Amino acid sequence: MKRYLNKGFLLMTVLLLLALTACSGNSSEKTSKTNSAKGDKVSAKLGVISYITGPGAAYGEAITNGLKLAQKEINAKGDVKIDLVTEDSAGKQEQALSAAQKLMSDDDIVGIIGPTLSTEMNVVGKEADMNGIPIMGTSTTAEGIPQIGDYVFRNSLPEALAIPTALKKAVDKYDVKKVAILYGNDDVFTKSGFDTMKKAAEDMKLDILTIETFQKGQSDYNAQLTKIKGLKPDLILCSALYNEGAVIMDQARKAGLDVPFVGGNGFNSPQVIDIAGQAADGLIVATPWFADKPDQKVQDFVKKFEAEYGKKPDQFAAQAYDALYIYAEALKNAGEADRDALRDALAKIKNFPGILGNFSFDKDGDVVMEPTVLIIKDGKFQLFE
Ligand code: 1QQ
Repeated sequence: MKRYLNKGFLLMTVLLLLALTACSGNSSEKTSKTNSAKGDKVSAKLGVISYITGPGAAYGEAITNGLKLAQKEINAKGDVKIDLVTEDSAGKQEQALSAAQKLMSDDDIVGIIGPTLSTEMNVVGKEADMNGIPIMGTSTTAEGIPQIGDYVFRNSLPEALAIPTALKKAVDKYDVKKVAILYGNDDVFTKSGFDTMKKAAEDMKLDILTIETFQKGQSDYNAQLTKIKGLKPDLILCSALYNEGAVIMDQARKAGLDVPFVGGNGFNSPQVIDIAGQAADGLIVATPWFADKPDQKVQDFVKKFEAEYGKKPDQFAAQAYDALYIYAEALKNAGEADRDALRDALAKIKNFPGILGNFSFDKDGDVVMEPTVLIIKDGKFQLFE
């Protein structure tokens, strides 16, 4: 990762800094206003950009619930005090960008969590990197997100890890030879998922019978599904967010297409079952999170989450919960609420014991993670073995 500084910009910055130092005579004012002194408890304000309203609002609800629970626990422990300032992006690129600009213009905000979609992060990440504020996606899984810049991180399972793992298991289990691919061609995440699906199918020497596309908000998929049915695939690879994905599965089953589906992160939501009902059976996904995992840490979190919100946490809640703990750890290690110090401390996180396992960033700010493969069976996500 490289950051390029323009010489004119550098000169202006130096002159501005000289002028500010001469005028204020108190160069530590900004940090002393918002931070405790090094070694003391750190108090920090973080911005959150989430998909809270609109067709994908269940993603944002899970994410903000995970964050709020973690915030409550972190603040109760008292090593670090975190304030969250939350903005709704409604899943829209422009709205996410103006939310980010608003958050970044507050000097007291030292880091950002979100936005929810890779489509949003593609523009917001660039802006955050340019402004030197750390940003961490908890659900952004497309290729190339952490490579946007030094200040851009994620703790979510990339499609490039999830899809080949899920497909391999399905191919072995069902002796799959022929597949059809269906993907949303107007979204960064669904397009990236498609690239990964195509490559994985080619690497596994599968016969790709057809590649079909759809757009966000589409309600009728019968043209694509009728064509796919006529070609008799053993399995369908589908790259979609839950609201389109669930409708596709429902229409596929009604059209008599009973083959298994392999989906990416967007499909790994209980919303798929809520919307598609029985038609969701046969969906296979790879995930860093499984709420029924017999692990003490996982079960403690599930219990606390259920007590707070009356439902089990999904992958998006779990990733957000871990993300705030990672930020808290980085703030503690930085010893001050400062954007650059926080970025450097985040980059150094290694083997942090989260509920998704021991967490480390790689050199690009991407995750190192082992997914588990699940299948929806009898209306429930279950281990796929
Ligand atoms: C992305 C995703 C979506 C499923 C987030 C909700 O993974 O946009 O990258």
